[in-house]
Amino acid sequence: MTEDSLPHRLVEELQTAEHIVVLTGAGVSAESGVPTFREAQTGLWAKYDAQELATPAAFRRNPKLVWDWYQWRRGLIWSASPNEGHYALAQLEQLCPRFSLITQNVDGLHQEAGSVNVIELHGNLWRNRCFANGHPVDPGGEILAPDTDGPPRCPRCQSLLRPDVVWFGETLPRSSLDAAYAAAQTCQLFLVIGTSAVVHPASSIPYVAAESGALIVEINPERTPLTPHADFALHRPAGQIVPRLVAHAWPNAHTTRTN
Ligand code: BJW
Repeated sequence: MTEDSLPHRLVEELQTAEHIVVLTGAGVSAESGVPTFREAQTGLWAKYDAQELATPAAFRRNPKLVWDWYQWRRGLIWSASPNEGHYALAQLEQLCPRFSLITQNVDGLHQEAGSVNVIELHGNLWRNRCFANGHPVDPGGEILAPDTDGPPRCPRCQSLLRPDVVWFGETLPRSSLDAAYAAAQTCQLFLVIGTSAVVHPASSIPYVAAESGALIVEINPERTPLTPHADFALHRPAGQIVPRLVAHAWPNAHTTRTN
């Protein structure tokens, strides 16, 4: 596919779909400088496997290590900004009659770009809750402060604080998962953008959409287990292809980007 040869049927579907659903993963934030989950960590973290840090067992074993990793990621994301892909998705929400954005990302960059109807499957890095009882704790201004002693404690029960994200072996927020499946069952077009499509249950959602008759479109520079099941697979970075799709489908739309 060349830059100018977007599939005609896809552009038409974008223009006519009553309900479009998008599922995003870490690849959408890659062009903002946020490392994806399965690429090599950098610097201090190069020797750690992210999959082994994002578990309750890792936190029990070494809370300071896991907390420090999240503080490092918070610092990275704090200095990152949404990219063209995030902004194009926010614009898409304004242009189509019904739109749902399901994200596995915890960085909040979709909301920062202006997306409103965002279903967060794996929580949000900018909140904390306590490990023992799940008490939500307002992180306040000190969220980025270095913690030499490891995680702070819950003011209510004194147990250690953790980020309010979903780790391996934990269940996803019921209401988010229900909303995601419901959206998948009623859409005509389902875009899967920047995810390796290997983490359950998020990876099952495109199949629910396909069974309900939606057209499945994958946007990812690499192949994934979903690729053979997609109606269209566009092997390009999201920040290049999503803005082009929106511009082709709505040539007269003005960009909503304000920065
Ligand atoms: C670009 C790009 C550009 C680059 N443009 N694209 C065996 C079989 C089946 C299931 C299981 C199993 N063993 C265990 C499980 C269950 C487990 C699971 O699925 N594990 C798999 C690894 C096999 N799932 C769970 O535990 C979930 N809970 C659950 O199932 O509960 C029930 C249950 C309980 C107990 C036992 C069994 C079941 C919870 C999953 C929670 C995932 N949490 C994390 C961490 C969140 C917090 C944090 O950020 O730290 O979520 S893990 C991590 O993976 C993170 C991500 O949201 C998630 C998905 O990753 P994502 O977004 O796809 O990123 P990458 O890095 O994998 O891929 C990036 C992609 O972008 C790549 O494809 C690039 O090519 C692409 N890309 N640049 C577009 N510019």
